[in-house]
Amino acid sequence: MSLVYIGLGANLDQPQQQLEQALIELAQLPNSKLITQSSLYHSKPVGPQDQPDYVNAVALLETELSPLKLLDALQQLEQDHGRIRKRHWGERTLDLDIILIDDLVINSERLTVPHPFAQQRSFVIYPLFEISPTLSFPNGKSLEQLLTELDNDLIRIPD
Ligand code: A4P
Ligand code: MG
Repeated sequence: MSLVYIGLGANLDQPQQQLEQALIELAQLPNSKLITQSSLYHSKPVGPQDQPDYVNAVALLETELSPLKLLDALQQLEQDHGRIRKRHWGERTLDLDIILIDDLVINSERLTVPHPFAQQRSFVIYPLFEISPTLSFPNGKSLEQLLTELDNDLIRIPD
């Protein structure tokens, strides 16, 4: 059994609904339980600026799936949401990133955990802090420390 933090992002085709639907689908993954989810947040795009603002959130999943089986399942959900890969860091209907799996460090061809950019991204760290304020990364960095290094450019979407 692993505890996995998953980052959700979307900026096309009614992004808020994409995320709400994706959270329902995460809760239905086999051998898994959705423990909690953050609020949804509006965020400015990181990467190319000529794309719409994003909606982002983070979910905590308890799962018996192996890391690669979980990645398969998340990529299938992305496909189900009509995801087309246009460009690196570009627009998408649904992006599901594995942020953390317990305190594992994975560097394989298909999977890097912790997610390599998570610690620099306010749209990951602020929602994580909302649901797990005492969390640290395997390198020892706490969310509290990381928050001092990041601008809060997020706007929380009321429930
Ligand atoms: N992969 C490796 N490690 C992981 C992991 N921990 N979680 C591999 C998920 N996938 C992982 O992913 C490419 C490959 O990464 C996968 O096939 C998987 O085997 P992708 O999402 O198709 O590729 P991408 O879009 O070219 O790049 P990347 O790096 O995944 O994009 P990001 O980092 O997800 O960034 N701005 C705001 N405000 N909010 C956002 O959510 N998102 C992005 C996309 C850019 N700007 C954003 C946001
Ligand atoms: Mg991704």
